[in-house]
Amino acid sequence: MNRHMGLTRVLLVMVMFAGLSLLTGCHPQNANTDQGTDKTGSTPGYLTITGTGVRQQTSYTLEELKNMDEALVGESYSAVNNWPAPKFYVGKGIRLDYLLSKAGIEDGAQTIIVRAGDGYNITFTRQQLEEERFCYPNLLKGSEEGAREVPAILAWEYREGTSDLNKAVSGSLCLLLGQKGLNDAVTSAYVKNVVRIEVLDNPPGQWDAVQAEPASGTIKGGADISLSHPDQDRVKIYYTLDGSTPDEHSPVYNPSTSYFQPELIKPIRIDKSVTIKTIVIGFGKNNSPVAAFEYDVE
Ligand SMILES: Nc1nc2c(c(=O)[nH]1)N[C@H]1C(S)=C(S)[C@@H](COP(=O)(O)O)O[C@H]1N2
Ligand SMILES: [Mo]
Repeated sequence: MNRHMGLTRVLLVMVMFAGLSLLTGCHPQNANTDQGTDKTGSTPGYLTITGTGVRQQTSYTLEELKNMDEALVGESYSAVNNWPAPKFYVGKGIRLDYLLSKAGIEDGAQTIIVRAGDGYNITFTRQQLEEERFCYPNLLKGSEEGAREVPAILAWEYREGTSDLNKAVSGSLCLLLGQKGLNDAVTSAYVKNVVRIEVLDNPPGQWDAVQAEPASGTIKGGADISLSHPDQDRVKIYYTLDGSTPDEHSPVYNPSTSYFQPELIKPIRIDKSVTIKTIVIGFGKNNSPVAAFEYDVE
């Protein structure tokens, strides 16, 4: 009797443990449960495309991706991080636009989330992954000369700090994409170990407009104007002083972030009457409205 009780208890504990492992996804061999079913038994680098914005959920093994000959790419990419440090990357992989169209991306798809195995993720507007982006070979000289359009890819061989494709080494799937302008801080969007891409109907929304302090009005010559934005560490503020509409090619107000080199975020000194025009650009939302601030120097 006692021995039966003991056995029942042991079995009960085992069943509970198995149930818990299933619930938490912590069973060692099931660590990648949210990636879908692995058909070939090859583990690393495989990818699920899912969400309301695709016709059906699709999973690919690394072998399947590598066999999509018509969409394979070897490219170099210029990039800037939020320090800001300019650098180059190379990558060999597959075009993202090809994968999305293969997955049956719907007309209504508007938001694309690229998720990594470590929980890291970046949200893009559909437009940000479909518009033209560039590699600037003269990035270090601060020149856009020689800009070459480059596609967004998921790379299984890549390397930071070189433009030599032969130096790419194999790794987990990594998203690489080009810049829009020399100051476009793209490295945070270089998601490593991509496991899942969610394509959604959700409208991405629009970044808030820039605020200025002091706002428009009469100021003394030599006064400092500070620009700010509630998501300043996730976006770039671009501005002009010549009345033109700012874009990615305009000077950037916040080349670094509050946690790297905040001293690089300097107020704009005003010596003569001027209009400061500003725009906010960043991954995950549409560009802010252009906000203009007019100053009369007394
Ligand atoms: N999976 C994953 N990818 C990631 C990150 C991360 O934490 N996890 N960090 C991002 C950021 S903020 C940067 S700047 C680049 C470069 O990271 P590295 O300097 O470690 O190569 O990777 C990006 N991709
Ligand atoms: Mo970063």
